[in-house]
Amino acid sequence: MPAGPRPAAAWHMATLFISDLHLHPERPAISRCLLDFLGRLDPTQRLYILGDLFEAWIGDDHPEPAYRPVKQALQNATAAGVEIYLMHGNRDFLLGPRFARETGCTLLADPTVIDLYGRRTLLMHGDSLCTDDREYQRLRERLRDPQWQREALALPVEQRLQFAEQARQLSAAAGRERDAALMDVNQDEVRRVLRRHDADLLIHGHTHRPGIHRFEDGGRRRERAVLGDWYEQGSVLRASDAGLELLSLPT
Ligand SMILES: [Mn+2]
Repeated sequence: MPAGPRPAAAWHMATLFISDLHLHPERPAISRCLLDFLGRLDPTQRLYILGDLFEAWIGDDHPEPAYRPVKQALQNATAAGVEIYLMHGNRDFLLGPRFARETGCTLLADPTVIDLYGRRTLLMHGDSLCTDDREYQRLRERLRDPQWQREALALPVEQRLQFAEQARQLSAAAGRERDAALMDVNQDEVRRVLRRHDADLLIHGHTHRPGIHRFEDGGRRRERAVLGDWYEQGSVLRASDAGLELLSLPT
């Protein structure tokens, strides 16, 4: 690593976290914002995408032209030496090994524990923390079942597209999109997962309620950083040896 002072407010030498971009062909400004962000990354940085990169993903074999520049930008960044890690969200849980291979991203399990500047840090998408929404947790269990996923991916692309569009319209009609965004994590579940993984810092997305929460639990100071969505702007959590900072990107 070259020695010397770092420019103030630079993103150099940082670990960056994003989630909930919900990329969709109908929202090209967000894709452009991401392309710009990815184009500025350098190999001293590491990027974690903690779920819901895409609004929907029906399988790696689906050639959606609107997503080609995104795949290319991810590939360019990883080829330039940036490490990019990708976790599934509740929308893009069918992202698979082919996508990872084509973009150079590394797929991460939910949850994953990493060492973040000496802190044992738990990474999650966040939907599994919303235990108050029992109906959703039952659905999640079904959709994450490997058998169900194998069968779904074996259907013709046309049929998968129809199902995805139906699911999207149903969820919009029922206003569940809004409910889901408003449904927050269950604080007891947050404490439980932090204890179970012996971590003091949890980073997650999904709730679209960006913030950094500090609390005491069992005599330990713990922290929960929530990533913001990419609807009105880009949203990035920057971690460095100086700490955590939530930043917005203009679209
Ligand atoms: Mn989500």
